[in-house]
Amino acid sequence: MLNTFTSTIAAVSTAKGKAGIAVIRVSGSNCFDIISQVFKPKSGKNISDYPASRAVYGDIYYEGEVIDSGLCTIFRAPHSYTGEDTAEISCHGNDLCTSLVLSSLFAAGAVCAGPGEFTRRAFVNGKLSLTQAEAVAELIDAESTAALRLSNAKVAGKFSEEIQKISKELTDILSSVYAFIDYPDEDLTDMSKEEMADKLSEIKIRLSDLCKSYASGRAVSAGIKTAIIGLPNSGKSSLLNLLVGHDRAIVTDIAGTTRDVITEKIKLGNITLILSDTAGLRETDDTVEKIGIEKTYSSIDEAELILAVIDSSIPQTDEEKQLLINVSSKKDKNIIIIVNKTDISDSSYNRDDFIFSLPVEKSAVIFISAKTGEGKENLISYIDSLYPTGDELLLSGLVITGARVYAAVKNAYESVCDSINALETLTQDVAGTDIERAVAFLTEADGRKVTEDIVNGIFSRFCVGK
Ligand SMILES: Nc1nc2c(ncn2[C@@H]2O[C@H](COP(=O)(O)OP(=O)(O)OP(=O)(O)O)[C@@H](O)[C@H]2O)c(=O)[nH]1
Ligand SMILES: [Mg+2]
Repeated sequence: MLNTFTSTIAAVSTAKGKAGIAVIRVSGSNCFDIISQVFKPKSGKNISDYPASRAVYGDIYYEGEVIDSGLCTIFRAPHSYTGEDTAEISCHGNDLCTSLVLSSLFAAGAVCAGPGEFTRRAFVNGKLSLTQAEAVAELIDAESTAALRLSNAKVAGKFSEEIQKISKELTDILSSVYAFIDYPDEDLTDMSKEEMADKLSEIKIRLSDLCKSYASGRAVSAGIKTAIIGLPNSGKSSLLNLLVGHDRAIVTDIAGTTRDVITEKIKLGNITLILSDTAGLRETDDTVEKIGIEKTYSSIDEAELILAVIDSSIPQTDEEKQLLINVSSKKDKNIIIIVNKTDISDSSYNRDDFIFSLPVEKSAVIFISAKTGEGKENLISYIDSLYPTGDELLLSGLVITGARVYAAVKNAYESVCDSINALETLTQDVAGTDIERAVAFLTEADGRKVTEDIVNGIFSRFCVGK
């Protein structure tokens, strides 16, 4: 891709506030001309005369006066983060100091970098794929070691490599398909129809694994939105407190204690849950409680994981049965039925055919005591099984974390499924069109062919200086 940037940009790349050092980054074709007006090496030489990959000690000037001294690190195109001539000035971590250094750079001809503009230049100059650029944003946002591992593997390009490998394999199959179509009587291809179908099936599995990885990717990066719901007094707030590890929500034996939604982010191993404790669902005339119950329904809609809590110490009501039937039929959500208060439970619950007749997995019925903590480990291991986040998976980098990439890979997967069907039942040119479509979706997933709007959307999530 051609470099389309004419300006030289500058920005502070470290966070605001007092610190040992701060780093100001400059990138663009006039980088060294501009830097040489602001930074004078102690050696007396001009900074432009130094070779690449050097850190040079010197004075930093503002309106002809030395305001600080520090290091200037030099990177020359194309061997820099952005692919352009780049310099990083390390000065003392003082906001006044960094703003004066920036002012000096602007006076010398640099312009202020937009959000994510260094990474955007890296992308446009072919230093990073779009998925790698997205992973840089995820790395900066990472709040856990697991998220850090995952984004690192992606920045290193492991995900892009796999997508490009699959694209290449599909393109190879495609040329065989077209050879068949164009020269049906000649033996021009390396692949028989059976071999094509086998290869496509193998690619289908790899794409399906990537699609499945999105659940794990979300669990590690953004977190899984989880709603704790149930009738009043079933022990929802007690469960929240058990999982959070302290008394976050008020617990009383008065039905209708929780009225507003209480949200807490928690970590269960590598998994992050964004837990919402909600108002108990029941008919009520109380205005405040009614609003709370409306919010409970919104939390259910937004959640991907639902913990439906039932009180096993009292007989089950029709109201509760109806609630369980309603939530457990929600196809796009993971439902776990939490049979609570096992410490004082009516033992008939253990044999309750109704609960086990619900359309959820058998292992998704978990017996627990939010009071004593009994059953907590079972709940955690079941959640672990829904969102696998083993080290091997994270370090492989073959995990989707964003909706954009997921949609593209899912579309590619569906196109490959179509091509397999077409190969069996229709003509080869239909299969060829499907494979072409799959390749186009993969190109989009990896960001080699996306619209300006998508690129803008991605880089607007970055901070200035990155
Ligand atoms: N013995 C026992 N009591 C429990 C257990 N879980 C909750 N409770 C009690 O049940 C009552 C209601 O608990 P909460 O956690 O406030 O219930 P809730 O579902 O949040 O209730 P609302 O906010 O009113 O909808 C309290 O008295 C709790 O101490 C449990 O596992 N065992
Ligand atoms: Mg409550």
